[in-house]
Amino acid sequence: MSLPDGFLWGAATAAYQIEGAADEDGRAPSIWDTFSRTPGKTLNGDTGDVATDHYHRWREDVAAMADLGISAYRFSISWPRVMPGGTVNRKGVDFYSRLVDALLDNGIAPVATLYHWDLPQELEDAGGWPERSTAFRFAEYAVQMGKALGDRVHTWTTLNEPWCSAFLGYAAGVHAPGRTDPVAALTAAHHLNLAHGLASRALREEAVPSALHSITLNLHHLRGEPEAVRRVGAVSNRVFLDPLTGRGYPADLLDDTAALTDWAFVRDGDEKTAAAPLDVLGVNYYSPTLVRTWDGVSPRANADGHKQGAATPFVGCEGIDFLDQPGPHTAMGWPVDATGLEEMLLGLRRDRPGLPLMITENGAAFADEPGPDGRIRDRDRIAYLRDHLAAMRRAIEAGGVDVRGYFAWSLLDNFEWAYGYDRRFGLIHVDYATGERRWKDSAHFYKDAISRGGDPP
Ligand code: GBH
Repeated sequence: MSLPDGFLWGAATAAYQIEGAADEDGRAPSIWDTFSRTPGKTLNGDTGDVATDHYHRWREDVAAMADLGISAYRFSISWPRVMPGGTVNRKGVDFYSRLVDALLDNGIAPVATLYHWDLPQELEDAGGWPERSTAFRFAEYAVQMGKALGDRVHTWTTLNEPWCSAFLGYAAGVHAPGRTDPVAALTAAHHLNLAHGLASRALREEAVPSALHSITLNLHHLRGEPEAVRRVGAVSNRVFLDPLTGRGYPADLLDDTAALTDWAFVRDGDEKTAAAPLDVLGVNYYSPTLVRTWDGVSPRANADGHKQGAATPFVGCEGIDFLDQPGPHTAMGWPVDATGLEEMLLGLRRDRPGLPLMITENGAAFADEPGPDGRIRDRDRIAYLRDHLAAMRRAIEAGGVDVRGYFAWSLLDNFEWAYGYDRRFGLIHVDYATGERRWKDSAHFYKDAISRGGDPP
């Protein structure tokens, strides 16, 4: 059996995590500059000021991509770099234009994400995602980028993981802008859906009719007691997936959150706007999530972003417990479980038939194992990739799931948001003191896997 023709083998990054050059060539600050420069918000006080210095080292990084043999590169555009103060900044745009040309010269399809969490600070000061006008500003930005980069970009993705933007940013406060207001988070979620619909339609109609149009979600692959799965699924998956695919907001979500809001921020026509035609849905998968209804007696369990006493990202899910599962975990504390990827893909085929999928992120953070010969022996990462590639292939070949590509997260070690530089997801190691890049064993493994059509040795 083999993968479909034109299957994209890729690697992914995001602007704030790799670029650095925070104050260069007219870039304005984003909410992540503000947040990371605020004491106590990131591990060790790390910021993306320099990051991997990709803004200056991009040629070397494209050369590494060509050597890896990837056929697509997923990157994000920094909104405050290209539209500081709301007007187009030529120097910022030129950076991405050169990058796109270099990718094409190397036979690598550019997959561009317009928003990977770095909202211009000036828009946050005006209310951020809970403010409706932000969605319209986003659509204007999208059209400008469509005009500048056009159909040199293979796939345009509006948003990366709007769940994180809305619920980690505005409810849990562990991501920028660090607010802890559940109603603001629900409002933000709606405005992100609206922003996607406005931007995706405008891009297709006014700028790039021939490219593919997409959004990337981090669907929580939920397991456990059905009532807990339903509730968490409503406020983490269906709050995006349903309006984006034309079903409007789920009735059970409106019920579960009725004590907080009447959802009056959803205006007539918004749900239709959000349901812009999707050529492909990007899904990011790392691990499954195990939930149950708390019995009120047993000690409460934890999950990432859902620590006891801390603000929860799971708005309206009070009384739900997030359980750890036995077995290996990554350096993030996330369980390693590739069957979750297969199940998630099969579930999407069943629930959203006819919607093509792309795995836009999959990967793992592990501590380095330095080898005596200077190699970086990241055997855990290789095992993770091997198992997840096999799970994806089972879903495609036995399950008939329409998957158009796979992107490893991440090309390089990078700024891992609230965890700073402490957690490394890269196939390529970055020495942050010098900026030097060095292939880990997993990069060699991935190169081999790609050259064998995804069937690793
Ligand atoms: C992605 O986010 C990001 O797109 C990327 O920038 C980042 O570097 C990468 O992953 C690695 O973190 O306990 O139910 O909240 C992934 C974010 C990871 C958020 C899993 C939810 C735990 C599930 N998600 N996380 S839960």
